[in-house]
Amino acid sequence: MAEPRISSIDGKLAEEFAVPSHVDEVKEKMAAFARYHAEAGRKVVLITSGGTKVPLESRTVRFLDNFSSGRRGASSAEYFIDSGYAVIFLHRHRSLFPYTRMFLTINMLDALQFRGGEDTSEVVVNQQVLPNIAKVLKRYDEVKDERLLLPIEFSTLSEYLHLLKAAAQALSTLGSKAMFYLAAAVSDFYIPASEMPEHKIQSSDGPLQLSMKMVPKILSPLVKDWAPQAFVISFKLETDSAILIAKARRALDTYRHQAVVANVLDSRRGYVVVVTRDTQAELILTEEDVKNEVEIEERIVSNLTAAHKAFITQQVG
Ligand code: PAZ
Repeated sequence: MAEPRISSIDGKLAEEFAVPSHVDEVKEKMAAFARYHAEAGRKVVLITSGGTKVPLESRTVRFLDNFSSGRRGASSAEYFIDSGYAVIFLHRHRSLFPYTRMFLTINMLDALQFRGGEDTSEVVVNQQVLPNIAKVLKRYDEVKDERLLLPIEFSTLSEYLHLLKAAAQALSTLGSKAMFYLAAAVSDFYIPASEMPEHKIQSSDGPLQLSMKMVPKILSPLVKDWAPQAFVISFKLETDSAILIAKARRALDTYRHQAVVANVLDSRRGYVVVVTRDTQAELILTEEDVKNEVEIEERIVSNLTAAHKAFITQQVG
């Protein structure tokens, strides 16, 4: 059998990004999850969600962060599960999570109340404060019982990069039945471990001047080396809509993956464009949709699961 290619990014990952101590254990968990669902004839999607944190000191006091809330990833996970997929949810620690995402702004203590007398220990949920809780809890329990959701957390950029590589390798046995839905907002810049000050940067040293390196483009080895048969979707966020589609097309030309979901910061909840080499589908929520609480992720997932089905047929056929 041919030796797997070692890309220059593999070397860079090992040298400049601290390897999380639990990466092998997580990789084995993801591989076991993939095997279990492959045997059940299920497709598996790896969703990345939330923003990466880039430390400025190795004993980190300060870091660069990202605006992403994780809502796109968390709601998409629910729609993928409803469409018959098993989901590995690689998400930023404390970002929005499938099912609980709906209740995050609620103070838990306002939603609970004692029932009975003064010293009763029974606590019940006030369903006026948590509307839909029974329905969501029922669905969450079903998903847990069927082991359809595997949550994996990251915080820093290094953790994200190593865990994504591990996930890609763990899912490679699924071939075209694996999908990568890369919705996380990943930093383009970082300070290599060797150049990072150990201790807290002192303000007494004067204004801070940072020099950061470009983060290696992880999509390249993912598509070429780690999971070459998988169906890969990247996301492209811009603030200037005039350059959005050109940037999405450039990414497709460079990495040769299957689709880019292009979105603009301010309109991302109601408008995205799914760009492939030959097509461009605008997905838009109408006022009526918004009134009916339709989420754009339902449309994105519906578009991509149909494309994934066609991709699998084409690969097998
Ligand atoms: O996490 P969220 O729901 O607040 O935002 C989603 C998003 C804008 C981070 C995502 O749709 C996206 O475009 N991710 C890729 C960002 C990028 O170009 O790096």
